[in-house]
Amino acid sequence: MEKRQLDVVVMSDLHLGTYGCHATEIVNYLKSIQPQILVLNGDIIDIWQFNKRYFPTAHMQVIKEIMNLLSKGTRVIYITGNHDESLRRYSDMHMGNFQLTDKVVMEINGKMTWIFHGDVFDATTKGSAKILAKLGGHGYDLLILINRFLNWCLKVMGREKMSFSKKVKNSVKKAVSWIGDFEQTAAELAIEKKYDYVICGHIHQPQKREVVTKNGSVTYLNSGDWIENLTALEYTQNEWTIFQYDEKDFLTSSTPVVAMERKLPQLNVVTDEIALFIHSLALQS
Ligand SMILES: [Mn+2]
Repeated sequence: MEKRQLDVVVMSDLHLGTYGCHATEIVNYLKSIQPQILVLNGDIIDIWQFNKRYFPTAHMQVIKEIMNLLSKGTRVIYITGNHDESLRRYSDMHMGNFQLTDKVVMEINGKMTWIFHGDVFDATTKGSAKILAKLGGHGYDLLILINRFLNWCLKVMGREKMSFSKKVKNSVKKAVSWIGDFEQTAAELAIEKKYDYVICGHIHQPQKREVVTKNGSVTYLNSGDWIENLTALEYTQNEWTIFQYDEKDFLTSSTPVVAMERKLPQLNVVTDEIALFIHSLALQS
């Protein structure tokens, strides 16, 4: 497969190190492109989930492919997200054509493009809500159980009931409505800052649309994710487009993997032949 020459590629929310990550598809995609600039817009390595010690070969392969692009001259800009926020303390680090940062402004053909992950708008990354977001739905169930138990203890001790799960629930509700307003918030801020384009990730919702307010207009873009949507943003021939991964386009690159698996039983046959040969030698002597 011939590599597609692209000006800029933006990918986000790969969540390497989680079960949901489509690493093989990411590798296939990375192998198919040759961009001048690759922007990794946050939540690339899921450090929140890293304690699970899950990091299979395919996930390692993604990092290898990124290194491969680096060695071929692609400039890689890694923008930190909330799942890899522990990298933020190293922000603005440069190493050859690799750069780690929290946000970036790029001038692309005279258009000012503002790129950041987007968790800055998100209430779930703070305090108790962060713990909840980490635990997911089970965490909330657990919280209700703990709360019930606590209330039972309080009752036994003759004290008044308290509800901290309600408090957390309210803050999560607020966060959900924030995500609904996410695109609008990012766009309004970008208009205020006089940018032509604003590119986010974080909400796992690929998007390209014009947002017009009384103060001006901006093109809002979102690179989606590689958990569900398998999307990226590509800039080529003066235009941003949403790339949608289609398995059919990558069938040729998956064929060698099948061939390798077929070779394994043949090796076993060779071993048997050697055993037979040794056996016949033993008979002769
Ligand atoms: Mn995120």
